[in-house]
Amino acid sequence: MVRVLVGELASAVGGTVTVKGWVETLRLQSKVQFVVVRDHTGAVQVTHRRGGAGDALGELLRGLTVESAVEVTGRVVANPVVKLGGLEIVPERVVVASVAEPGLPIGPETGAEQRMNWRFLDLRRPARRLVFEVQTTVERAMREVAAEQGCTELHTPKLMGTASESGAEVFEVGYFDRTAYLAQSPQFYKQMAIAAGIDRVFEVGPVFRAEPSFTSRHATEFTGVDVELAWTDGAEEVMAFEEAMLRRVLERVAERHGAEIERHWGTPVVVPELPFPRLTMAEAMQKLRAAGWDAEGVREDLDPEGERLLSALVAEETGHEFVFVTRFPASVRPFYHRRPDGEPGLTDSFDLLWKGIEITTGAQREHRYDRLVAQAAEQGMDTGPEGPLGRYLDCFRYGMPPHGGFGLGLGRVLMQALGLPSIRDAVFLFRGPNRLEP
Ligand code: AMO
Repeated sequence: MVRVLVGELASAVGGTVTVKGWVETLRLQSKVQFVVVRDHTGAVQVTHRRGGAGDALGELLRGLTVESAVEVTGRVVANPVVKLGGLEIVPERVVVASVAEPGLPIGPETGAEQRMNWRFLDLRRPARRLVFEVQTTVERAMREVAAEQGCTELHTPKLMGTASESGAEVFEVGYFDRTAYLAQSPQFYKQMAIAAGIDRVFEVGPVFRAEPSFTSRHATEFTGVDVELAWTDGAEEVMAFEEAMLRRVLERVAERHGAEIERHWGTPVVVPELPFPRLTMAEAMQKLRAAGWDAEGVREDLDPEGERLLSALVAEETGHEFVFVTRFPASVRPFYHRRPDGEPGLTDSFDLLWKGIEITTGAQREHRYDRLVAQAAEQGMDTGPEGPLGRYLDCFRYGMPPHGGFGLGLGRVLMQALGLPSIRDAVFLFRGPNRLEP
């Protein structure tokens, strides 16, 4: 029989249907047997009144286990006594597609590591699966905006012959008789695309970082959303692009999943006002220090505590969940960030914080060959034609337009959108220094 989704049963009352899903709970009494069956749209009670000897269906239900995969055919009956949606299925036929072994390896109290070992079971809980429904909406909204804005979607290589950006955080992999590196950012390739005349670049793809970080927001493999825009005047234009994209994302998320996110995770989805607040790094530092952060006055960059506090202070003042921090010191930024004219100690760059966490780094890029080479050399990088930057620097030798862009961590966006405690909960299968399985 054709499958009917549990979420559609209300319109099938009086009819005979087949639902397909997992056994969520079993209450098998001598006279009545209750089986709650769950699919991805909801859960329904199956009620079987036992018929004495020869009750084959009753015997079959007696052999069921929680999380077995079943197909239940029966009549949909309205019953106001049933808490679950006010209806039940009176079964005529039950097929056990696949029986679950008794004694599940995880339960509601299981710790994070064990849950990750059994992630496929963990994800059967609707609250956890919701993340990927939201992710689908987020990516779709991003693509929608990127397309409207004239972006071309690219897929840049993740295997590289030389380490990108900096050598420290890159994974080496065996590559025939030599070593390859896993891309720690599409940075150089998206800029190469600008040099290739692709006016606006958009990419969603894997990013690898060999960072031995054990925080709730670091993964060794994550999904990056990257944008690069040609002919920008400065980072302001890039920020305007990003805030418009995020507003659309949150409009869609609020519309489609707002109620469920609130119900499962207690997190309100707020559609942000435009423009987002902006603070220069100098202003941010002043605010933070006035609130007691960095008592020694020695820091040049925000640490996680600084990010949390700054977001809290901005939220208090403006009611906004986002804040762009701009004009970072050159000493804490990569060599390819452009420095404003006459201010060599600063960069025309930004980070975007959302509810206490950095979700983006972006910048106007240095597109002038000589300055770019000088800035790379200043950071001790080999700028020779045979060096790791050779092919990248070539892009700036034959007419490179001014440009700017940003990189956004998708897992961090989901973490903040749902209010998840860790990036481990925001990705299908987490990868960290101690986790390569399953
Ligand atoms: P950055 O290194 O700041 O910038 O990375 C961009 C964004 O990616 C996310 N992110 C991470 N997410 C999970 N685990 C990690 N280990 C991790 N590291 C970073 C964050 C971060 O803001 N090339 C630049 C971007 C650009 O300038 O266009 C870059 O890679 O959300």
